[in-house]
Amino acid sequence: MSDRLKVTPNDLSAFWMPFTSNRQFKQAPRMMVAAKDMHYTSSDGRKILDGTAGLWCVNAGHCRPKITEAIQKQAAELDYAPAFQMGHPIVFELANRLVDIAPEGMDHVFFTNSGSESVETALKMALAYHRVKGDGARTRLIGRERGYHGVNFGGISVGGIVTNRKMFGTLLSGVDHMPHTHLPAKNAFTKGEPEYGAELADELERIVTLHDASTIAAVIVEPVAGSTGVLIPPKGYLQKLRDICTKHGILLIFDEVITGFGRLGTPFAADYFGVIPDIITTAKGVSNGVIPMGAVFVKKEIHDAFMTGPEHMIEFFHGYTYSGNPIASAAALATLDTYKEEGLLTRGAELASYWEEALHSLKGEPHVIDIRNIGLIGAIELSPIAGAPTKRAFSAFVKAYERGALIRTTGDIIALSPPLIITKGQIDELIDHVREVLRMVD
Ligand code: PXG
Ligand code: PLP
Repeated sequence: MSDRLKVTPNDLSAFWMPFTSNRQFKQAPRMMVAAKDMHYTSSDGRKILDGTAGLWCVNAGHCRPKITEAIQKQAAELDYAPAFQMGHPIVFELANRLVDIAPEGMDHVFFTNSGSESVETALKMALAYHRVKGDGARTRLIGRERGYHGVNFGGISVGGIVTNRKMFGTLLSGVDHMPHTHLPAKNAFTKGEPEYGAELADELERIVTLHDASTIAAVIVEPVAGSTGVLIPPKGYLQKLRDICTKHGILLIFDEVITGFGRLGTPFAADYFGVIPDIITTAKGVSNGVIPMGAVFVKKEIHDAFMTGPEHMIEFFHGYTYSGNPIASAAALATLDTYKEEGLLTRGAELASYWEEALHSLKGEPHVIDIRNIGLIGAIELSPIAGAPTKRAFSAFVKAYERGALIRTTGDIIALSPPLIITKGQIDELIDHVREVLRMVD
């Protein structure tokens, strides 16, 4: 290990950590200093099995040689090129490669640097699309309870997480929300897609009736809600949303920041469910989490609607300094190569039934009130400690880390989403860690 990896910072105060209990963390920090394939190395020299692909992003596993080399080479060759009114070849190649694996008809890509930026981009595109088509009264955006669409103002407005919203004022106006689809009383311990709940899509009809379709620009949903605890869509639900949107001329946006790039055993969740939206937002797996990047996929019809007016005019007044950054683009190309060479965008399908059985073997362990799975995603919902919600799952997280496994918790739900290179043996190992910590926590 290099000396740099051995350094433990002696003052943790300056860094205000994101989505972290800062004071608690700084009393007992958990530091990663290296990673390879399925494992992290912690600062106390332990190997930690990565049960969450970092934060749902390291789909090909850690420090993959092709990606590392591509970044090194690109950094030495062309570090940065202006993103506006200038180009560089790699980002065009990347856009073509992405379109090749995208669902049918998703012919254009807009680059961002994160899922949050992809969401803002998609929402603005939807508004501007209706306006360039002469339908500028369509300004409303419809999200869903328990939706997570990043942390910027548009994303928290259409999102449905009270803690992410309540501190931040009035947010975007003209937003409404559909109900979430989590029905544990009917669907607990379902393997894969739940039977009950497709009728919840009819709530969109109710909202359309309330506001009138002519005022609604877009509906945004995660095909599988990840952040709020892996909420899997009831059978037929997404197709119903698609049909209602089509009927009323409303754009349907799938936020695939987590589900994109092989998580469900298909390249995108749109492929898995056979439901094609109008816009797909992605980030995370597009560059294997190695370098920030996001990509918004758009149907040809939407893109082409903007390509009117005088040719010297900018068609869409939106973009980021780092949209399609050369190093991020090189990392993403090498990521796509790695996915292709190892068949990772469909590997989840081969492992899904093994994964499902392993997860559901936790039924009957202490505190477990529901288990959910789809593709290579799993969730184990625990009963909360009375008067201390989140505490039980958080202590499971800490105990798992101490034992040598990285899991993720949200509320009292344990969420698992390992790199797509995981072996069956490692699935067993991960589930055994969870089993042991469930038996240990109060
Ligand atoms: N949309 C969706 C569906 C997401 O899951 C974002 C947007 C925002 O992406 P950025 O790159 O801005 O973070 C996300 C991110 C968790 C967890 O533990 C989930 C996310 C991020 C961090 C943690 O559930 N999702
Ligand atoms: N704030 C200021 C003062 C800027 O000059 C810029 C970009 O030029 C931004 C914010 C936006 O930064 P980015 O393009 O990295 O999102």
